[in-house]
Amino acid sequence: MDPITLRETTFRDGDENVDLSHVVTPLPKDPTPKDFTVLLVYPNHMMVNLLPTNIGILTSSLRQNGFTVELFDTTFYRTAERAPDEIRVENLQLRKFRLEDFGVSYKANHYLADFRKKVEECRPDLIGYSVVEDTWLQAVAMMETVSDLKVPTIVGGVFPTLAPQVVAENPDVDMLCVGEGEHALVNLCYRMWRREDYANVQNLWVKRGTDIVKNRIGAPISLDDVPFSDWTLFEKERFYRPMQGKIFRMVPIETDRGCPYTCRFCEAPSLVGLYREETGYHYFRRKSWALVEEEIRAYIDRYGAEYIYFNAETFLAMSNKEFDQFIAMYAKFRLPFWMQTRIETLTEDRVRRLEEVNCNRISIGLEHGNEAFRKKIVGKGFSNKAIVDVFQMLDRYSIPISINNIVGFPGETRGLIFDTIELNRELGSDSVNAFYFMPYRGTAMRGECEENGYITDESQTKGVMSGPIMRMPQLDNDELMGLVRTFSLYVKFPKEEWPEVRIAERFDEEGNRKFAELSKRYHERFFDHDFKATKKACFTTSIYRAPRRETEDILPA
Ligand code: B12
Ligand code: SF4
Repeated sequence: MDPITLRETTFRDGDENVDLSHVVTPLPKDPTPKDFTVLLVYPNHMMVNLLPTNIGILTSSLRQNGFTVELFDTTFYRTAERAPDEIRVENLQLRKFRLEDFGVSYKANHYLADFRKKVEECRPDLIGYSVVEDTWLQAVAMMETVSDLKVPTIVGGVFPTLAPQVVAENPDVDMLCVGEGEHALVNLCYRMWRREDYANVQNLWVKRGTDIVKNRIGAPISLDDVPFSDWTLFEKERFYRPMQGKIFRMVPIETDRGCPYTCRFCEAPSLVGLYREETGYHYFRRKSWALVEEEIRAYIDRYGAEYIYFNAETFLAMSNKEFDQFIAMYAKFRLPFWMQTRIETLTEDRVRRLEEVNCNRISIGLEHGNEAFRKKIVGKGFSNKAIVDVFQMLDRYSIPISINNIVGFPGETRGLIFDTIELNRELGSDSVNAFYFMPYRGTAMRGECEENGYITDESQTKGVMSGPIMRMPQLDNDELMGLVRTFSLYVKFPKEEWPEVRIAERFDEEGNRKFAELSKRYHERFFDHDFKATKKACFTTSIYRAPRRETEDILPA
């Protein structure tokens, strides 16, 4: 049976047969130059160096209609004490790498000063910010900096989509985009350029005095109508990204949009729910492989792409027929590629064929090691046995696997975190992550966290690496942070060394010293090797395959 039919998803009968190109009118195309400039703004965590598909697509959408587009990107500015990847290197979740070798360096100026200069110089007719919840406060600071210049301002992205009321409250915001922006932004620009009223543009909330006009969302765009990303406004260093300690010219390609699964900490089911309610259509959809092929070719020609990052939340959420088509198409390229997917979508046949077409890494969201907790709280229904079976199968192939875990879920205890550690030990993978749980607005879990008093309705997320933002009675935040920094040590070191790891959890002098000592040991054992050559020697986990018991900390329903 196709893996796609094997699990709980948001698909409804008929969803797969909908042809959105008959539902939504094509995106306008009239490249005649218009005297109208849009400044797109990408507030970002520093050095998170993957090109954002949304800016690439919106740039193309505007340019194919003759609008002038400018960009301000904060990626290379020092906007925080440490970059997320620096924290991951320190927490032993990432091999050391040097983006500096490729000319990537921090800009000397303050991002707000340069941003103001940019706005003064390019005098845009519209400023459009692309925002996720973690970058919202950065966007707020930027809007304040240029507020006196009175340029009409629109905010789009997943954050305004899922928390429009929070964004609308900001006095510097004139409009926001709920949901997809291709049609909305182009229509808005045409109306503004023609000096027409734009209060009723689909997908937009538009402020009118003290009122807000809240327009409905239009049906999802057919991905075959989405123009290829235009990355030419980005600095050339923005193409470089580390992968297994090496740096590649990496380009993201959107093969589908949305995700059909139902995890409770994630925004994907909320996007599906929002679109289903407002438009009746399933948000999850796929681009045709013929177009993906064309797009890959275009990115190789235009940008010298040497590594593909498949921009899909669950890349293998596809039928076996679609998978066959993908393999046939990608066999023509065989560029190394990264993708993330779910356990249920991985069969031996698929993995073997992915290896043949040069899949370079698969990221798998495990999230939690306790089966009952994972099912009830996290919303991922697969069993531990299914996971172990898949990893035993993966062990027969050479594709490196990253396991993504989340710690600090609502109600989670130390015992439950150790269930995640134990399952990771049993699985054994080249790379292990432990991210802090973040209660993103608009997700199923956010409300529960507020109701339980772990956060207030104003609590603002700051990043899955930066530290917890919740306060929970059963798990102290210092303990949680100590477990995140030692997570990889607990997963990879034999249990005889665990007493030392326990010391390294503490953020006092002795704990820090011990952590430095164990980090060195970790590097020698696991990182100072070429993974492909040493996988079996370094990462075999058979020694850990002893019977494992889960904690009973999870509360009954
Ligand atoms: C690929 C990806 C990345 C890539 C690229 C980031 C990017 N911004 O494109 C990388 C790896 C760099 C990344 C980094 C991060 N990501 Co990320 N990422 C994704 C993922 C899987 C797909 C995003 C995507 O490309 N979608 C396709 C594009 C076309 O859709 P879109 O971005 O929604 O854009 C459309 C509309 O929103 C709108 N729009 C967007 N911007 C604008 C601007 C204007 C002016 C207008 C009018 C419209 C508009 O129009 C676009 C076209 O329709 C999403 C999941 C998701 N569903 O969004 C998570 C997601 C966006 N990421 C998330 C997070 C937390 C992060 C990081 C903070 C992680 C970290 N600590 O480093 C950073 C922040 C980087 C940033 N500044 O955005 C969260 C955000 C949670 C939230 N509610 O805010 C998400 C939702 C994942 C999740 N499940 O929680 N991410
Ligand atoms: S966590 Fe991943 S699999 Fe689950 S709904 Fe979100 S994107 Fe889909």
